[in-house]
Amino acid sequence: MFIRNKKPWDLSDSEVTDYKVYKNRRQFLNTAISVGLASALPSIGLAKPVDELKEYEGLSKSPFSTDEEKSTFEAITTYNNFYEFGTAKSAPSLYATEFPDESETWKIEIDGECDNPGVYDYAELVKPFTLEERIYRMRCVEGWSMVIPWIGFPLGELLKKAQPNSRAKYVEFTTLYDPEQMPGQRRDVLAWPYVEGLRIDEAMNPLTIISVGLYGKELLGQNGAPLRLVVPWKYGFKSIKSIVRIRFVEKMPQTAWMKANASEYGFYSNVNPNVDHPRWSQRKERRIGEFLKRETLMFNGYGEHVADLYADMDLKRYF
Ligand SMILES: Nc1nc2c(c(=O)[nH]1)N[C@H]1C(S)=C(S)[C@@H](COP(=O)(O)O)O[C@H]1N2
Ligand SMILES: [Mo]
Repeated sequence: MFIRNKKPWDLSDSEVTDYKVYKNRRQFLNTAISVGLASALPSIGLAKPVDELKEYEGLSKSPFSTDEEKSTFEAITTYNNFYEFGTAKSAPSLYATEFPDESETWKIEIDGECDNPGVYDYAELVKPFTLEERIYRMRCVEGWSMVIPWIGFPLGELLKKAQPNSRAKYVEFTTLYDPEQMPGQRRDVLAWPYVEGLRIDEAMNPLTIISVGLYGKELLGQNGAPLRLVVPWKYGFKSIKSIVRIRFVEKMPQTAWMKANASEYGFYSNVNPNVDHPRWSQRKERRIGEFLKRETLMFNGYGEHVADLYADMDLKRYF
């Protein structure tokens, strides 16, 4: 008999994929937990009830959005990589339940090579920006992809306010370090805190956004609440979650993945079907929810907006 492990995106329609049923199931789960049935529960997301999430109103549409079919809310919020909560795809939706702890307000520090550094409360930081919906293809280095209706604003608008100086050649991003809230940080899976980086022109590119929500609502913990980076022409690991620091630097930052394995994860990490990962091909991808694989596109299909950034570079060397 052919048996395979059931993955969240294998759920049939009758078993629930759509958003309404997800909500109802949340309510069921809350009830089940409160009457002590938690151990009998199936392993699905236990994030904060979707009903409690703030809804964004009056979002503008973006010309950068794809009209490809969106991945389901269920898939986007239960099949995640967020190693701070464990390495399994289901771990973030199980353990980011109460993240971030709202008894403390989230602060973001912007510093380094700039004339206007500062420390901001999350709400104060995002207030000046007009939020848009940006439906992006996202390609994980592991060979799967999704289409996600992000909500956010261009990172460049935020960076300009900090007034980077002429030594600001790169931007470094850092995730919260808090092993009490993030159980995955109690093990040395990566060199915590998670760090990522972009060249300044990549960071200023209009495709690069700070996301504060998806599917019309604020982000759940598993997707990087309260704010995360989204860089759609690069492999997913560049899109760092739950950011607490943005720093302008002169030298190329050492990212968490470069420290873990520099020969497998380069600084640029542009989606490129012509450059294999040392252990697997990058030619194809499986769109979550689909059966057949599809061809991976150069720069994840965003070449018209970003190919110029790499015009003179050997992309096999600068992978
Ligand atoms: N801090 C942090 N950010 C992270 C990760 C992580 O483990 N820690 N995983 C990355 C990877 S590998 C991917 S594919 C995307 C997944 O984002 P999503 O779960 O919102 O789809 O987040 C990226 N950002
Ligand atoms: Mo990824």
